[in-house]
Amino acid sequence: MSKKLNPLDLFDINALLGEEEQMVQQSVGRWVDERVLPVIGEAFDNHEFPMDLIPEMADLGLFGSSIQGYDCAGLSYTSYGLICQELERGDSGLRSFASVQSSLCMFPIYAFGSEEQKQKWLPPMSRGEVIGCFGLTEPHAGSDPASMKTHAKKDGDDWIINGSKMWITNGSIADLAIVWAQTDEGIQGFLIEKGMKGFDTELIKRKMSLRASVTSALFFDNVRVPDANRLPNVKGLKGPLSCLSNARYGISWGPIGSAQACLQEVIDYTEERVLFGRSLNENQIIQQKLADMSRRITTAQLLALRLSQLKESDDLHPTQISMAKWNNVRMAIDIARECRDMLGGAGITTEHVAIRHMLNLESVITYEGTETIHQLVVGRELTGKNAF
Ligand code: TGC
Ligand code: FAD
Repeated sequence: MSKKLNPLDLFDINALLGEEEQMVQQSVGRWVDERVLPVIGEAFDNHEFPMDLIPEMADLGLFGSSIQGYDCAGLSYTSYGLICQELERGDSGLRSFASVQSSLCMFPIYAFGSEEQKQKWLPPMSRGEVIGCFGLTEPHAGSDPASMKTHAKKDGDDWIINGSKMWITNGSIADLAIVWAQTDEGIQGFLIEKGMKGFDTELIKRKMSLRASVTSALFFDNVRVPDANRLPNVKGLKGPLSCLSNARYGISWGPIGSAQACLQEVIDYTEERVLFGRSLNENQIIQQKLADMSRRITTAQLLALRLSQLKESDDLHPTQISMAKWNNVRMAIDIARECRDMLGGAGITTEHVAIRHMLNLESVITYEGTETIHQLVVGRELTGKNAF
């Protein structure tokens, strides 16, 4: 009999990883098993983000992990992808926290900030002492951020910011908000600090998705911000879109973890569950469903790995990221829903992981560009015609 394959890694993607990447995956995976899985179901039930896990994530080097210097780990992008995958195997809320901190807050400071801004903010952010949020979406401008109304007007050496942002991950717990606003010279990014006069946040309640994550609205009422808090090295929509490219890259990896968690659960459940005098997994239809999930996870893993090769070689096109985010989130949400069904009535409680992942993925398929937006990006590439 040939060797037994790993059901969550049927094509042995692990063997294609470097030694450092294998170590990163193992250590984050072990931490998720020991520290996240025992508490995350209850955190989701209670609509709470487990704040006490932030210092532990920082100790593991998970914030700004691909940044060189500034007390960051300087790991490969593949390692960043694996971090996202392992965190999301625990819960999309944890991966969201890390995505926002790393790709949407630390990355723009690193890529577009002054040296002073980098020295001031990146080290404490890598230690999890400063929590960031990223304000792009507005109540009337989600898929179309170019139509944002939030604006910043120059006043001497300062800027006066007015407007609001909606659906902002980490908003109410953030010490620093990266806020994108219209100016006379196009869209620019501003570092808005907690406590600045006229800056307020409001927690969004009653979410049925990403319950173990903080989502908020941000309000700016004549907030006076010094020019030293403006990101000096980027103007226009390409600033926030570059941050999104990095975060979407991570999200192409993350939901593989959600799907793996759901598949493992139903592999175990269908072995134990006896119906019509035999284990559920002795039925052909059940095996066909399990095999099909494994096929879809494997193709998503290969897509993510190729994406990371393109990213490591600095040859990644935004359309490729769009296709990977679309495919891999769609793969995971479909698998989570099927796993929920295969658990029968037991699948409707958070005693089992499938419904939590299924509900979380409803946010993941919407944020960072909805599925439709990513399909239209690919469509534009194929036809040369903008259908937005
Ligand atoms: P378009 O004309 O295509 O481009 C405008 C400028 O941006 C450049 N660009 C990019 N640059 C870097 N990376 C990318 N991915 C880029 N895509 C475009 C482009 O070259 C151009 O530069 P320039 O110099 O010529 O001006 O822009 P468009 O208005 O046609 O955009 C179209 C569209 C729909 C794709 C874009 O607006 C879009 O992506 N919309 C979706 C918005 C979105 O994803 N929002 C996400 C908010 S953040 C969030 O959800 C966080 S969730 C966090 C969590 O909890 O994990
Ligand atoms: P809309 O843009 O109003 O879209 C509504 C529907 O119309 C969607 O189905 C969309 O696909 C479809 N649609 C849009 N345009 C077209 C078109 N041209 N053709 C056909 N269909 C179209 N934003 C941030 O800035 N920072 C954050 O940290 C952040 N965190 C989030 C956390 C959560 C939990 C959620 C749910 C959202 C978060 N967002 C964040 C916002 C997120 O990016 C937006 O919700 C998303 O971009 C979609 O925007 P919208 O909600 O305004 O939907």
